[in-house]
Amino acid sequence: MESRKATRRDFMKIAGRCVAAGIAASVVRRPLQAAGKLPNFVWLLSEDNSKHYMKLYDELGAETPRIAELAREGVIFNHAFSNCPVCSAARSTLETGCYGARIGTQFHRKYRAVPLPEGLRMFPVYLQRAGYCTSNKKKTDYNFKAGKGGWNSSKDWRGRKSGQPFFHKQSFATTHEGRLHRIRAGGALSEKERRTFVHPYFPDTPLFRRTAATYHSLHRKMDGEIGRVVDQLKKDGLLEDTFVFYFGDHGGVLPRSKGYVYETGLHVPLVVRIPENFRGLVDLKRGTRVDGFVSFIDFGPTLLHLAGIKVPGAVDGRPFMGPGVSLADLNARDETFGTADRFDEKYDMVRSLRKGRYKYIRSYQPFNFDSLQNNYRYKMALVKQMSERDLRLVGTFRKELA
Ligand SMILES: [Ca+2]
Repeated sequence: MESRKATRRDFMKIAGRCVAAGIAASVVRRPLQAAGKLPNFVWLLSEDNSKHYMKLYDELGAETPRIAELAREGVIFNHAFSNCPVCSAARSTLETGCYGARIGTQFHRKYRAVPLPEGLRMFPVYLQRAGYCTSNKKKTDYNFKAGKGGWNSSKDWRGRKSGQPFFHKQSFATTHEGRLHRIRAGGALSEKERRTFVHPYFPDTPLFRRTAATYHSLHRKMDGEIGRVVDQLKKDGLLEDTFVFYFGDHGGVLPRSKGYVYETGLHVPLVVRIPENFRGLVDLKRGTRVDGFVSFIDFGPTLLHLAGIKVPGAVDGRPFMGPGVSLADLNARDETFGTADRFDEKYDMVRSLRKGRYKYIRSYQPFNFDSLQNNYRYKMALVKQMSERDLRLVGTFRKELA
């Protein structure tokens, strides 16, 4: 691909035009396309990961050296949130930029797929129209009628036309909840299991330590998988033309996370590697952390904006990077909304608002507590243990470890 570095001067020039014209950043049209250069995008999503188990966010969390490497060459978002704590509902928000509860995509599993608001398409369609090749490996799992278009490939960028810009999205199931279903109590704990941190709001039992240790190990494995995609980009000579996003597809996955609007259900890790040739397109410095709040509704609009494409008025989100979005603007954002409705057979209707360090959760059906059983969650042995007599052993185990 032809190379032209977008400089900080470009950013200031474009931002200045926005201010001078008195228009929102989201209506800037294709400044870089005019210059003959568009950035590529790669989204790497690990399944069922809140930020609370990663050393990037918590010193007792799992080490993820490859993701840490992306962070050194990019930024860590301290406050990134899914708007929904479960797979298909979160994914539907990502692809549409809309709140699920507004457009009817908030149920998991759906009774039927809903049509999108009139005139709105999933955002990769807009990238395609601007000349991008789009690929998705491979999870779709939407609650809306996607229609034709969206994805050119279920592989990666290597099948595109020569010089064509691309957006590649890839999911990693290594950390998915299902990987913890087979863990059982019994037998002596290994040294690693004994040393694994268990959050204080969990019962500290051997089974919890074993499950947490396995979850940590899966993080390491997932980190290696992420690293291999980055290596491929580098090998193809594309890394410095590509914004690489790593994030969790929603929170997870020990109890009270996936499926619930608590922080461990919604607060995800987000690292964005900033490519050398597009450093000037964003008001962010490599190796820093951002405190401003960003949510899944904002992710698609951010890509469109970075590509110089008009963000459709029908979406709820707004760009958090790109021309006209200053770090000061970003850091002034301090709100995120969450929803949990019926997920599988769990019947619920909960809304949450986090504002700065405070969080308000409202359950519209507190009388309906018998409906909160979710059989998939209960496949994890420790979820069952939480409601069983084994908990009488907790005190004994603590003494044993002391
Ligand atoms: Ca998931």
